[in-house]
Amino acid sequence: MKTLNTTLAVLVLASSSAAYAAVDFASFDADGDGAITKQEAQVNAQLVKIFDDLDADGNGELSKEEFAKVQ
Ligand SMILES: [Ca+2]
Ligand SMILES: [Ca+2]
Repeated sequence: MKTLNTTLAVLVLASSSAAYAAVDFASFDADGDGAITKQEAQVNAQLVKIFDDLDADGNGELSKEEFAKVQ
């Protein structure tokens, strides 16, 4: 069920991309350090919702590889 919810959230995030300037890694990585922190994710409610599921290694940041799941 958790997986299904995550899948749906990812789909919503992907399909709602038109509502944002861009749903791509660089647009979320505000400081350009190559990782999206929870703080940087705050700009997108959907991303906040699925952040913990995307953070596969649980380090509190999304790497490019982890974020790629939403694209
Ligand atoms: Ca960053
Ligand atoms: Ca991570």
